[in-house]
Amino acid sequence: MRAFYAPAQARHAPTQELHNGGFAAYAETPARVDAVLAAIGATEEPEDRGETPIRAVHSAAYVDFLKAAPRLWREAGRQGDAIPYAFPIRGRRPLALSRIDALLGAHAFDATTPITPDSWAAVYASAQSALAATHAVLAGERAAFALCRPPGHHAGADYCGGYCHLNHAAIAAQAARDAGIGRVAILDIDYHHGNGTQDIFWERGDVFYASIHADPATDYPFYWGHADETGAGDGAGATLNLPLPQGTTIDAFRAAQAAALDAIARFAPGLLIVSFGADTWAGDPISAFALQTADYTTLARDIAARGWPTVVLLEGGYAVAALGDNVARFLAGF
Ligand code: OKP
Ligand code: ZN
Repeated sequence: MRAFYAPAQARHAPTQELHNGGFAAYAETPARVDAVLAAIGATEEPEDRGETPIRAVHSAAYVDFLKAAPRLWREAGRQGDAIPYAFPIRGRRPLALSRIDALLGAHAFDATTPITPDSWAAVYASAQSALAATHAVLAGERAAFALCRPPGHHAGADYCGGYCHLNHAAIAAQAARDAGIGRVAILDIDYHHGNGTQDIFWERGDVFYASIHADPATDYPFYWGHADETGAGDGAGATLNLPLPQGTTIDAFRAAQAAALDAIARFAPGLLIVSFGADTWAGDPISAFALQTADYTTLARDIAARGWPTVVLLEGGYAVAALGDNVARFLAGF
């Protein structure tokens, strides 16, 4: 399978994150990239398709903010990574503030997504990898993979969160739509709900979003991903959430995935995008499902059997020593 990755993606390297009331090492580390590269063989560098496909999903104010944040942070006299600490809760009036802290809070839903001077270059390159895999499939590949690190599915049109700054699955889906694919489906099988992807397509009937994830009653991102969230307006019925309890093993996960694939089949997409997270693995340090490495081949085969041209994008997976095998076994199923 063709696989895409750009070296700039490793440049986003925050030093720490808020974790259970203290600071811990940043789990979404560049070491994840080395682990995957060592396991999957050759990758190709993506072509540079510019900011247009990114701005087709993300607001101009948000993209401009991501690019300016490190400079504004330093101009405010700060060292280290830019991290928000104050947020405009629901109901606050929109304000055109320019203080870096106010901008950070207005464009993030959590404090675990730092912005470093190299973050833009990394997330931009990660988006280009997603676009390259998408265009490879549009050009006739049966399936292609993008090693999208930093990940994307928690980022909304104008906000970051959950280690995600740009939503690569959404950028890929929009690019496929703009290339003439009438209906695109996204299957999100990361441990965490992809709230950003859901938000972006919430009122759209042309992009189906199905997610299998840890129940947000117990797990991040808490405020999205509940089973009664099914879309609105033109997108009514085009969002499917299948939350599962902590401890879930392959049989229940596979059954949920079959239900998601059945719903996607009724939607009849011209292209499938898989947001693949290996944080469903039993040994993941921040997650609580119990999939085994061999299970990823089973899941991928079930997806491949449906026959849709498929773009696979990496989301999470934080057990670095096992990540390469888990990704390679998933790709092997195609
Ligand atoms: C990203 B992806 C505090 C917990 C913060 C954020 C989880 C982001 C997961 N350290 N948790 O969906 O794999
Ligand atoms: Zn995750």
